[in-house]
Amino acid sequence: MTTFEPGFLWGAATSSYQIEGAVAEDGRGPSIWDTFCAAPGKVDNGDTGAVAADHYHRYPEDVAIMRELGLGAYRFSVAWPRVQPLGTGKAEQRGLDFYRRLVDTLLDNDIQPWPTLYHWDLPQSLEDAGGWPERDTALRFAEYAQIVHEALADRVTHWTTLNEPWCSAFLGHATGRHAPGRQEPEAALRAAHHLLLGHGLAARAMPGAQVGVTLNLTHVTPVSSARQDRDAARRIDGLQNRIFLDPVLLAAYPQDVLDDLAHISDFGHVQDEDLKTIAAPIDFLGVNYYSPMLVGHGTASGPSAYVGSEHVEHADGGRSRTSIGWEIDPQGLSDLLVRLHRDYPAIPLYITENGAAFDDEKHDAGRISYLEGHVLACAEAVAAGVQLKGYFAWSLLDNFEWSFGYAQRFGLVHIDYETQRRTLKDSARWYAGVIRRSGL
Ligand code: IFM
Repeated sequence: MTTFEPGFLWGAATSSYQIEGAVAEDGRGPSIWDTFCAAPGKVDNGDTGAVAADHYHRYPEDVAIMRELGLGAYRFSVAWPRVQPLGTGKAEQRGLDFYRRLVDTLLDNDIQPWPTLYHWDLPQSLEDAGGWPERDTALRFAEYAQIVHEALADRVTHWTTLNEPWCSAFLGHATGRHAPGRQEPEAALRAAHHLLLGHGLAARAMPGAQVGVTLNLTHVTPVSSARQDRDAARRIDGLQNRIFLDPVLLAAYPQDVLDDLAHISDFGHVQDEDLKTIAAPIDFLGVNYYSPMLVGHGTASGPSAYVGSEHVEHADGGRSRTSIGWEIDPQGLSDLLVRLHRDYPAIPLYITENGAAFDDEKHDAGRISYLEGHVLACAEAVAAGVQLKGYFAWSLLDNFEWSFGYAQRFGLVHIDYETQRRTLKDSARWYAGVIRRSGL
C-alpha cells in the first residue's frame, strides 16, 4: 500500500471555456476562443464552447459530484470576459456573482476553491488591441486579477495566475493551433514575456494571497547520447520548461535559450525591472504533466511550437498512447519532479493537471491504469524528497478539448452532450477510493 502524508491535497481540475457554456449570458463578452471556434476549420467537427458541459447552470450538481468523490479541492478557472467583458474597466457584477456562488457552494461542501485567473479565454477586445504580444495586456491582466481577488479574497486562499502560458504563447502565436491562431514566431516570444509579466504584476496585486502559477512541463530526453541529439534535448527543455521556470523562480531568462532565439528576437521587449517583477515571491508551482518527450537532431518542417528549434525532430518512444496520441510514461513524471526539486529546491509543488483521454465511455480501465501509474510516480518523487503537496486529476468532467472539440474525453465523469447527463466513470469511483485512503 502506498499512502501520502495527511494533508496531501486531492483534487480535480477544469477550466471555464471548456465546461461553462453560457457564452452570451449575464453580460459575458466574447473571448478569443469564441472567435477562433467560429472560423471554419479551426476546431474539429466545428465544435464550440457555446454550451460545453453547461456548468454555468449545472454547477450545484457538479459540486454534489465532487462531494461524492470526496475531493479536497476543486481547481477551476475564472473567465476574464465574464468579469470584464471588454478586458478593461468596470467589473460585470453578474460575472463575479457566478464565481461567488460557485465558491460558496464549494465551501459549504468542504471543498477548497482553487481558482486560476487565466486559462486562455482572453477578452476579444484585448486581442483586437494586439493581445499578449502587447505589453498593455499584462497591465490589464493585473487590473483584472485585483478585481477578482477583491471579490473573493474573503473566501479563497490559493490563487493561480496563469495556466500553461506555453500554450497561450506558442500554440496561440506560433503554430496557430490555438486561439488567436497567429503564426508569428517573434510575436509568440513577446506573448510569452507579457504573460510572465502579467503573472508577476498579478501576484503583486493580490496582497495576502497564496499565489502560484501553473506550467505545462515535461521530461525531455535525447534519442541517443550523440552530441547533436543531446543539444536537441537541451533546446526543447529550454523552450518548453526553462523559458518559464527560470524567469519565475530565478529572475532570469536562460542564456542558452536567448542564444538559440537570437535570430528571431533580440528580446528588446524586456524592460528593466521586468524580471524582478516576474520573479515576485510565489507560494507554489503548479505542474501539469501528461507525456514525456524524446527528441533528436533533425530537420523540422512547418510552423513549430518550438520557435527556433529548426534542428530538432520529435521521436517515437515506443510506448502505448492515449486516444489523443500522447505517449504514456509515469516515470517521466517522477523524473520531472525530482529534477524540479533539484534545480528549484525551495518551491512547493502541486500536480495541477494529470490525466488521459480515452474513448471508452464509462468503463475506463485505461484511464485508471494511467492515473494509478502517475499517482505512484508522485509517491516515488515524495520518497525521493520532493516537496509535493497535492494532486489534481484532469479532468473532473468530459469537456471541450480545444482544437479537438468534444471528440477527446478526459473526464472522470462522462457527459452526454445531448442530454447533459452526468455519469461517474469507473475511474471516478476508483479515484474516490484513492482519496479516501490518501493513496493506493
Ligand atoms: O484540456 C487541456 C487543459 O485545458 C490544459 N492542459 C491540458 C489539457 C489536456 O489537453
